[in-house]
Amino acid sequence: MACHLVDEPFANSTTLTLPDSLDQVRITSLPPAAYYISDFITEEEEKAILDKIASAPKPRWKQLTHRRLQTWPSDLVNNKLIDAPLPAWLNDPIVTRLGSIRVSQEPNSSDIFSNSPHQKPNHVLINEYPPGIGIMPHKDGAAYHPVVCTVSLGASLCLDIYKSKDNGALDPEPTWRILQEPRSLLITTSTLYTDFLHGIADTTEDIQLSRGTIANWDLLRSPDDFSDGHNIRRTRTSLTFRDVMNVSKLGGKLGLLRRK
Ligand SMILES: O=C(O)CCC(=O)C(=O)O
Repeated sequence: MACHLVDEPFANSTTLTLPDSLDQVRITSLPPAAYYISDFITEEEEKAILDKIASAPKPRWKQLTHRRLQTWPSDLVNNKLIDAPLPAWLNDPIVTRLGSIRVSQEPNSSDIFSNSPHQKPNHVLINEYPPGIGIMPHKDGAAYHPVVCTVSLGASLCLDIYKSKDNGALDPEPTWRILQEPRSLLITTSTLYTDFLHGIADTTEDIQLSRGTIANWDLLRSPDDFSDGHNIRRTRTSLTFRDVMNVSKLGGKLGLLRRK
C-alpha cells in the first residue's frame, strides 16, 4: 500500500503511516462509502486530547441519562451553527490531517471535505461511553453535509449499522458491524450516511467478533486482540467531526447593529 509518513514533533512519539488515499482503506463490504484508518493519531496525541477533554470547564459537559457529551464550538440552534472557530486542540492534528489525505489516486481527487460547504469540519461532538452504555440507532439528519469523521479514544467498541424496513420500522438486528479501535478514524459518507441508521449497543461486552461478522476486520490494527470473539468494554470517547451546512454570522450582525 502506498502511504505517507507523518513526522511527529516529539522525540518519543511513534511515526504514523497514513494511507496515500482513502480508497486504500475503504470498507468494501459496506454500501458506499466508509473508510477505516486504524492508526490515525499517536498515543501521545490521544493522551493530549483526552487531557483537554477532561480539563474542559464543567458546564461544557451535557449530562444525558447515561452518557455525557461536549459540543464544540457550540450547540446547533434550529440546525444552525453560530460561526466560531474550533479550538486549536481539535483542529490540529485531526482536521489538518484529514485535509492531507485524498479520497482516491485520481489526479483531481481532493480530501473528503472538499465538496462540503466549508471545505472542512466546523463542528465536533465528543461522546463518552462508559461500559454498558451506547446510543440508540439513529440518522444524523439534514443539518450536516453527509460526511462524518469519527476518532475513537481510550477503548474499542462496535458501531452497528441498521437498515430501515419499507414501513419505516427498524430491522431488530444490525446488518453490519464496524469495530473501532482506540486512535482509529472511521469515515462514513453518502448513502451509508443518508439511507442507514447507526447505533451502539448498551452492553458491557461486544461478542461474536470475527472476520465473518465485522465489516472492517481486515483493516484492524490488532485483530488478534479479538481472536476469542470478545471485546470487554472500557470507557470509550468519540470525537465526531462534521460540516454544519448552515452557519450564521451572528457576531457579524451584532457588529453591524453596533455600527448603526
Ligand atoms: O460515538 C460514536 O461513534 C457515534 C456517535 C453518533 O452516533 C453521533 O454522534 O451521531
